[in-house]
Amino acid sequence: MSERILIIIPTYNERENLPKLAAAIYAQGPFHLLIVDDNSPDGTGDLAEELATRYAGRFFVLHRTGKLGLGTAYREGFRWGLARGYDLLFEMDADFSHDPRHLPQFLTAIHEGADLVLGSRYVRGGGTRNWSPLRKLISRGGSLYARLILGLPFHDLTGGFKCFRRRVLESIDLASIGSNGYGFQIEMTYRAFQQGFRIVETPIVFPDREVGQSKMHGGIVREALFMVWGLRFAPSAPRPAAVPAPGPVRESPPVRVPTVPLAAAPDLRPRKLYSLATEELVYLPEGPADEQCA
Ligand SMILES: Nc1nc2c(ncn2[C@@H]2O[C@H](COP(=O)(O)OP(=O)(O)OP(=O)(O)O)[C@@H](O)[C@H]2O)c(=O)[nH]1
Ligand SMILES: [Mg+2]
Repeated sequence: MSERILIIIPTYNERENLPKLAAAIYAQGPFHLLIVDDNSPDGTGDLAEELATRYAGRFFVLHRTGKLGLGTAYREGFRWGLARGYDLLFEMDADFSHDPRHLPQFLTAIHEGADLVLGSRYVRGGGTRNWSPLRKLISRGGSLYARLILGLPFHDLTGGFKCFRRRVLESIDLASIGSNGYGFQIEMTYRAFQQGFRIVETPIVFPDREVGQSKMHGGIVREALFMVWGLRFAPSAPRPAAVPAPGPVRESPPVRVPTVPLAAAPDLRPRKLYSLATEELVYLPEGPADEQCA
């Protein structure tokens, strides 16, 4: 029996990215996708329904009434996936900042014994591409800040490309996770760390989104700044009684995922950038990573 793997993708106005992203993910293996769409004004939800018909049995959609935030979207997605028996559950963005060609690395780390795999820009081999200096500062500074305050030994705490074994999610009281955005990512990793799960980082190169509009705003950063202190001084969360303590890793038979080497894989990414100035899509040639950890 193979592992059942669900990739959860929250979407808000990702119409241009979604069909290409689904094709790029399926090129990597037999994954199932769950889209959590917040009634996107650009019609991403309707498009997702069309894709659910095209990829029947491996593409699913949850529709919510309005923009309710990333954290609650993931919480609903996790519950949906746990209830349906998935063994591994991924978090992934829709905007190609999370390159599907990295997916096999996460599975390798899981099969080597990890319970939670973090896609990391700040370990050897990881990096960013086309990022403004301010964005680099916020991202690196945010991870360092959380790392120091919470005593976590990881380098990238704000990223949202992750793979959880189901037992990790079962051990976390999802209803108690109140944060969104960066705060949500930090909090999920912290909770898993508190429960003693084995967490590893795998290097990813993270380009800025090329199509569509960013949903980043100052509130996300502020929330994370304060939330970290709340976590630091909160009593540690009790482990739910039904969940066994993480002991030696019982390996499930590995899923056979045909791995496509990063360099050779078809590049299905859109080559366009949405210009806020002109409100148009402009051509953008792909450049090398502008910051790469050696
Ligand atoms: N369902 C849902 N999805 C969201 C919401 N906010 C953002 N997303 C999605 O979450 C993912 C990450 O959001 P992004 O806008 O890319 O955030 P970011 O990566 O911090 O910023 P940029 O890459 O600069 O846009 C994308 O797939 C978004 O479409 C939301 O409120 N609800
Ligand atoms: Mg993004």
